[in-house]
Amino acid sequence: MNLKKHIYSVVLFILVVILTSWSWVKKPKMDLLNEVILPKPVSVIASGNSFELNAKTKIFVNGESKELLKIGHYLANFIKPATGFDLKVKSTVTMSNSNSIYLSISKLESEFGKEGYKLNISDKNVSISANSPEGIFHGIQTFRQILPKEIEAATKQKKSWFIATGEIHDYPQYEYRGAMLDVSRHFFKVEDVKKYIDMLAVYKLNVLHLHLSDDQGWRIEIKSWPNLTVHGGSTEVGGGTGGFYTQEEYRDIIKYAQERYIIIIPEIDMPGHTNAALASYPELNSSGEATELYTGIKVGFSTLDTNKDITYQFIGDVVRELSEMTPGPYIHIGGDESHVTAMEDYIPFINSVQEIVLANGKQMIGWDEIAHADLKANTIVQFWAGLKNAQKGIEKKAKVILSPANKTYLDMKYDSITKLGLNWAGYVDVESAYSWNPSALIPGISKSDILGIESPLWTETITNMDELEYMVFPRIIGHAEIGWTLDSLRDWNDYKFRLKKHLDRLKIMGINYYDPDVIFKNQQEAKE
Ligand code: TNX
Repeated sequence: MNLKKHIYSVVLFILVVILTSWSWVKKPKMDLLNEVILPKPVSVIASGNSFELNAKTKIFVNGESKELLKIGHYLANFIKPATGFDLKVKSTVTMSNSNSIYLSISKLESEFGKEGYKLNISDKNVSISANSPEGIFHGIQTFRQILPKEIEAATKQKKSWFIATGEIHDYPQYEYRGAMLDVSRHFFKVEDVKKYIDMLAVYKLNVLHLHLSDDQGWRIEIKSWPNLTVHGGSTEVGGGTGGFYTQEEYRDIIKYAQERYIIIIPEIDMPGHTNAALASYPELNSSGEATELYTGIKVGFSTLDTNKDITYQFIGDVVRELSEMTPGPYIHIGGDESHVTAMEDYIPFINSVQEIVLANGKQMIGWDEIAHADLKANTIVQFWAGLKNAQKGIEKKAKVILSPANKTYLDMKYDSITKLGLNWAGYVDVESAYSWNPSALIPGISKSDILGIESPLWTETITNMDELEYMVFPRIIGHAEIGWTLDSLRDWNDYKFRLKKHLDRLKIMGINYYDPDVIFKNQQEAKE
């Protein structure tokens, strides 16, 4: 009897051992090539196995770098809500041999530059290496997209977290990959801007240009000219109460963006698009009288008086305060649609403003009209509609940022039934937003002339985050891929299927996107 019991327990023990070790080795076979990574990486090699992220996984950073530790914590914080795992983040000198995510700065080949990375996933470890922290950060965004889509959920999910193994090598084709948000026509709160920054970071964008002033509202506190925000910031399109960022809030946005490797470019539009300033200070007007606040959506009716000394004192103060608050290298001075400023006034005005920007240690960016002025070598022209202006800019040795309205303007309607948005540059559907190559866009402008691309969202008709997301997504994902991925690796037919798969992830992220199914369906119907 006793012997029988003994045999039973031995058999049971053996069974338990077999079963547990079997479940240990039994990791699903997974194919990294099936994963959708947007923007598409330079190379992906699959090794057919899987790695399991679990409660015991540790995040190691190589060395004592505070910045890498911060990135490690960013990753741990990202992983926590959906998994419930509280991953430890630690410094180390060597890669631990199992169940870890290892972040390290190492010397990668020169093509990886500042932003490239290598991501290696084995069945035991994940390692991300790069020449600099921004590369590690971008590698984390790729790792994020390889994790099951439920990782984007805000609450704990009941599931295991296997990811496909393999190796990814990746780096961008353009150094400047941006979005612009017009917070003047409708004001967006600090929390909204941060939310937008988080969304941009997923797709490896690295610039957020804030359009901080226009006819309808002045949105950044300037301590030496307080009425700009007190009065000039008090309304918006449609007559709402507007708003503005205090300098403290603006600094807070910058810090938040910096932690996501995004630089903020502040724009103060001039000499046109200045009604909010003209309404706040009578002395800036030729008439010496303040204008009325404006809440409509017409463009091109206002101008600073380019012949008054006070105008340059005003711009000097604004650019100085902005430069002091902005660690990034650029100040954007607008310069577009100055329809009521004579060209003989416009050119010397832009020249003087350029001097002011340079004297404050910054590089000037302006919309393509600034190409009429005498551009200094490091000034940058942002193309939006004037092909000739862009070409003139290149002749004057400027670099260009590409924001072609008929491809990148996120305020253009998708089609004739889109409720939000405008259509002066035509409809911009998901395909036309994606299917173009920067270096083939403008005759005479080649890849080396192009700093990068930027997607502006003008907000005449956009009043809140739901509306913003609907116009931005998914078009901006295509723009992000244009900026990052070599043209030779991009193809609409391949992209549209990857994008379609990715939409489920956007849904879990809680992003209110436009469903391009409408487009896929229409294409289908057209074929039939
Ligand atoms: C043109 S693009 C503008 C903006 C408008 C936008 C609307 C540019 C440099 N100026 O003032 O908001 O069109 O799409």
